[in-house]
Amino acid sequence: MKTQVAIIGGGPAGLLLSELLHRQGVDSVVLEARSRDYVLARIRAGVLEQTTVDVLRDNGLGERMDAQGHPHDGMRIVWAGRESFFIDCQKHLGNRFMAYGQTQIQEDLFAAADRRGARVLTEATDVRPMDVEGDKPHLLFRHNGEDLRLDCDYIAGCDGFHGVSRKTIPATHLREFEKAYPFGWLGILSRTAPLPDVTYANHPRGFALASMRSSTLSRYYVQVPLEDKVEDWSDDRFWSELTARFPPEMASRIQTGPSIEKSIAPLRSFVAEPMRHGRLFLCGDAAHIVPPTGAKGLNLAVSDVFYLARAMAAHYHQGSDALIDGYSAMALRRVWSSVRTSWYLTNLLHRFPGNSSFDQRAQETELDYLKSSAHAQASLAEQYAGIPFEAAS
Ligand code: RFL
Ligand code: PHB
Repeated sequence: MKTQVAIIGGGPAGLLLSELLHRQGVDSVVLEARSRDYVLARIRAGVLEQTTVDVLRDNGLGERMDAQGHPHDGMRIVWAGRESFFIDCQKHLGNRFMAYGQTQIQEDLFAAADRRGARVLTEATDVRPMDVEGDKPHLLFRHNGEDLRLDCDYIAGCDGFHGVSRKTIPATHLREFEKAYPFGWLGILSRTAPLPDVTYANHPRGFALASMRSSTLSRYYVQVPLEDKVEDWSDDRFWSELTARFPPEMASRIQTGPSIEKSIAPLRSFVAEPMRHGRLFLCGDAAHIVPPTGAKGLNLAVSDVFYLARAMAAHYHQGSDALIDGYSAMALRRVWSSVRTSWYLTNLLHRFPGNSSFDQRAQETELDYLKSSAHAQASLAEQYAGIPFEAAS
């Protein structure tokens, strides 16, 4: 097999890259290790930045999002015993957000790929990037019991944090930055009406978050110790812990019901630099992970593939490699901005085991400052909204 861009991974980064490349007349093949059903069953992100919404709309992927998603202006923050306040990105920047599930985006991407007869090979195993430093990059892999080879000009590693792409880059060429947090998030999805705002709560019992997927589908999270297992958390235990972490008037408006998904995710910040090695380019979680506080991960995957697709189009249509050569630095500027925001919000909103009374007072003072200062709110709005895409030149 032969293509221009071989894409490893059919998550949101890989499938969206394939779609953007196709729209710019560049051919690609996607190799995904898992089955389509498995990929579609993953429940993950839900809050899309304006830039992400624009990329989806501009590329024919906005119809169902606009019909079913929940547009909103920002986020609410509340902490024990105080009134909540709203970080209004619409007011400060003119930006809005869309609550729309990664699961739905993944469905929309598969449907778009089917419509154009895209080459997306699922259950492609043992994928090995070869000759990424040379002129004849290719992928070796197994599919339907056969050993196959895919020749290409470039390889896009969109295979998530545990994928093979980043691991093929020699350690001498890669710098890794990492921070692990001493807790996880237990999340549930339920067929109940959500609270009106995405609301982050800091409470002595731990962090909690109320979010949504649509007007009838809610997503909630609570901070849990790293050792906790999903089996430890009955629905009843989840709802009573969640409602204990919101002020009574908000808790009384939370509609409870059976969970339709329940999972625990650890929190971590991670960045690998540079995001290119020879003819291999890293995109999305393959290159960086953010803790979910701030909802940046999927949005970064979208900005990476936006920059990479634009760079590839300039290479094939204008014969210019300036954007390809600038890809890593440009993508990383946006990555580090969101990595910093997610780290800041994680520190601001969680209860850290072992924190001293000094740490606690400092955190509360920061929250008081945010609540009382219009400047601080405008600054956080700017960070939460995500920085605009850089122009091509
Ligand atoms: P993915 O989604 O991990 O997809 C990678 C794909 O590559 C496949 N793969 C391979 N394929 C071939 N060969 C191999 N060797 C392979 N190894 C792996 C995998 O099967 C998979 O299909 O990475 P991608 O595309 O970069 O997308 C990143 C996003 O999934 C991630 O950043 C977000 O989900 C993070 N995130 C959130 N991001 C947001 O922007 N807003 C949110 O509200 C938000 N909430 C969240 C989140 C992540 C969470 N969890 C579970 C980590 C909430 C949670 C709870
Ligand atoms: C979600 O809706 O899943 C969500 C919302 C906000 C976050 C993280 C996740 O910060």
